[in-house]
Formats: sequence, C-alpha cells, structure tokens
Amino acid sequence: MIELFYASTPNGRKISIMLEEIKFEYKITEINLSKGDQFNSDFRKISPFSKIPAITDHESNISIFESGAILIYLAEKSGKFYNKNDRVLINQWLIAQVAYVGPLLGQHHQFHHYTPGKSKWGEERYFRIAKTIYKDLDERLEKSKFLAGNEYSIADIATFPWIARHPIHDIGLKKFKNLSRWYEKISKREAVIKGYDCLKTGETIPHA
Ligand SMILES: N[C@@H](CCC(=O)N[C@@H](CS)C(=O)NCC(=O)O)C(=O)O
Repeated sequence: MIELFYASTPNGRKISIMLEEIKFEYKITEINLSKGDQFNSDFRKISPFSKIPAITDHESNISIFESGAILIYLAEKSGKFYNKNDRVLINQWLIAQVAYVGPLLGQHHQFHHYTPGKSKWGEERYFRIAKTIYKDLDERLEKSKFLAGNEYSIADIATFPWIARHPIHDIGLKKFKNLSRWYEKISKREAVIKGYDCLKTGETIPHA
C-alpha cells in the first residue's frame, strides 16, 4: 500500500495519475497547503522542504519526496512507463520538467494569475518564458509522438498536469498543434481522468 501525501496541484497530480496508471493500491493523506499542513513536524520528517507530493511505501517502509524521484521509484517498482532502452531520453525530459517547465510555469501562475499588478517585470518575464515553453514543447512534439519518443512515459506524466493549467496561462493551447494533440490524447486516458480527480470532487480536465 502506498500512502500519497497530496494536494490538488500539478505536482500532486503527477503522482495520483501515476498510481492510477500502474494500478497500485494507494490511500491519500491530504495536505492542506493553505492551512499550512506542510509545515507539520511529522510531515517534514518525510518531506524536509515542506512540499507535496511525498509518498510512503508501507510495504518497503520507504518514504520519498520530490515528484521526479517518486515517479522513478514507482516506475521501477511497477516496471511501467520507464522503458530501459529509453531511459536517457526519459530522464532528460523528466528532469527538464521538474527543473524548468514546472518551476517556470509556476512563476507565471504567481505573477500572471495570483498576483496581477504586483510586478510588471515579473508578469512580463514569466509570460514570455511560459510562451517559450509552449513553443519548445510543441517543436519537440512535432518530431516525437511523446516527449521521450514513441512511448508514453513518466516524462509525459510529469509534464501533463502542468499543461492542464492552460486556462490560467492565457497562451492559447490550441494554437500549438502538436502540444494540443499530445495533451488531448493523454487527457483521454482513463487513469489520467481518475488520477486528475483522485479526491473525487468532480473536477474535470480542461480541454485544449
Ligand atoms: N520540486 C518539487 C516541487 C514541489 C512543490 O513545489 N510543491 C508545492 C505544491 S505544487 C508545495 O508543496 N507548496 C507548499 C509550500 O511551498 O508551502 C517536486 O517536484 O516535487
């Protein structure tokens, strides 16, 4: 049994989607970020930077924080979405997501969506970077069916929930033909639909 420490954010959804994809039994422990649950001392023993997602694998008694590390752990344990022959490419696109795509789109959320008017510089800078990320992902997906090649992998699982915030990005996902094709295909997967709304609140994936 996997315990997932979760909030309904793009980083949280990477792991609920993965757990649905690999069909592992899991239970969710909600971490209410606005109430500050992430700073509770018990949670910080598992996640020292006070961030979700984190997991405890109660079978092996291992706890892991950082979404990329969790995805690799679950992929290795299940033998899915981390094809041995494609690992160099999968690692590359996975790490690009956790180190660049997520953090920079996250800044765009902060400046453009949550605190508009606070910093013109921040708004312009991260809007420009977010558009570049869409363009660069679109270019990659023109050449490749999925991010790391022909097969759906943990790199796609990590990136998808960030693009699923496209309504607040105000960039226009539809304008990016290849990125939209990739997004719509993934958004139809049963496990993705279930994992996206793992708290069963009725939230649906926004179409391109
Ligand atoms: N690099 C981390 C980022 C995790 C992260 O930023 N989590 C956010 C929610 S999406 C969080 O827990 N924020 C709480 C806080 O900063 O207080 C990962 O990929 O797991």
